[in-house]
Amino acid sequence: MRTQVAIIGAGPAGLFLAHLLARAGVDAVVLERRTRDYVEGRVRAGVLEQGTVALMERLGLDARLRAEGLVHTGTNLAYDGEIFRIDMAALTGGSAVTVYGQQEVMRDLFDAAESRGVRIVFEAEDLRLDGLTGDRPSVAFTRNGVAQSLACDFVAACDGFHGVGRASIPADVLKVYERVYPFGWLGILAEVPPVNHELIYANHAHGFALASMRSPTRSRYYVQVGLDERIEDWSDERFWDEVETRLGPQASAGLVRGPSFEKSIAPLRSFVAEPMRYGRLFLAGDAAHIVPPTGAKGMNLAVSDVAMLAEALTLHYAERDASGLDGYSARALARVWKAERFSWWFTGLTHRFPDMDAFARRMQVAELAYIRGSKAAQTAIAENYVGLPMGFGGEPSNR
Ligand code: FAS
Ligand code: PHB
Repeated sequence: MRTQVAIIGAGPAGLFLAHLLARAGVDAVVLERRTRDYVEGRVRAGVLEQGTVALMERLGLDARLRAEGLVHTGTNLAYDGEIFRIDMAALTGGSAVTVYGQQEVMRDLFDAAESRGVRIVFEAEDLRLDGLTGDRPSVAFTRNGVAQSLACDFVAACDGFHGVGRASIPADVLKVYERVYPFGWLGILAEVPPVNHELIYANHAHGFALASMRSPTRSRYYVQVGLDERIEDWSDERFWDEVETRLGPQASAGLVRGPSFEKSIAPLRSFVAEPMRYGRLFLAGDAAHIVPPTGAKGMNLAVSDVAMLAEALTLHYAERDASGLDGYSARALARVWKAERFSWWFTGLTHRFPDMDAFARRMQVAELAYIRGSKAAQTAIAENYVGLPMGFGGEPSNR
């Protein structure tokens, strides 16, 4: 087999890249180790930045998003039993976010793949990357027990945090920055109407809670939990009691309880691997960076990476101009680090850290009170939350 770009992974990064390259006439093959059902079944991100929505629109994949996505012009912070709203649209000249689950995004990308000429090989196992520092890289893999090889010009590692792409970069080349948080998020899905028409991020002495949603009838809630806690420690009743406590009486007024049909715990970390290029190998998405989900940046960062990478690959093939490829890592990282900062800061503002003393807690509450009364502080949150410029289509990404 031969192609121009071998894409490892059919998550958001891999599939957005594959669609962008297909649209630009660049030949690519996606190698995914799991099945479509498995990838589409993973409950993950819930909030699309304005740039991600614009890309779905540019790809002509926004029909369901426009029909079913929930546009949010604001978001809410709750602390000490109170709640206040940040009017993001008013503070950013009309920008907003759209609540539309990652599962729906993946369904739209997969459904359109065949008609768009996006080639995906599912259940590709035992991948190995070769020749990355030469001009003839290749990807070896097995499928149904049969050994196969894909020759290519470039490899895009869109294979997530545990993929083979980053692992193929020599340790003396790769620089890693990491912060592992001493807690995780326990999340549930329940067929109950959301407690608020927008999201609520709550800071409470017990810990963080988030009231989110997937539709007007399906809610997504999270509570911060210790790293030693297990799903079986959390009955639905305990979960709902804790959500109400952490949101406070005003924010939880009218909260509708119901049986959870999905319950999972995710660890939180901040992570960046540099550079995002090694010879003919390019990293994108979770393969290169992880953010705590507090800022709703994870999937959106994957999208902005591949928007820049697709532009660079297209420039290479269309005009034999390597400047985009040579500048990709620095350009992508400039935006990644700003999202890492916001996600780290927002996590520090809203979560209870085990080593927090009374002074640290008062600092959190004082900062929330300051934000409540400051248009400048709220503007800073708003412009980061709706998404800094994504840097595609010539838009500067390093503002
Ligand atoms: P992904 O991990 O989504 O996709 C990588 C793909 O590569 C997978 O399909 C995998 O099967 C495949 N792969 C891996 N190794 C391979 C190999 N060797 N060969 C072939 N294929 C291979 N983000 C938010 O914005 N909000 C959230 O609330 C949120 N919650 C999350 C909860 C969890 C539990 C996790 C893990 C992440 C969450 N994220 C959230 C972040 C998440 O949405 C990611 O940012 C997003 O999926 C990144 O997309 P990709 O970079 O495509 O990586
Ligand atoms: C979600 O709905 O899953 C969600 C929303 C906002 C976040 C994280 C997760 O910051």
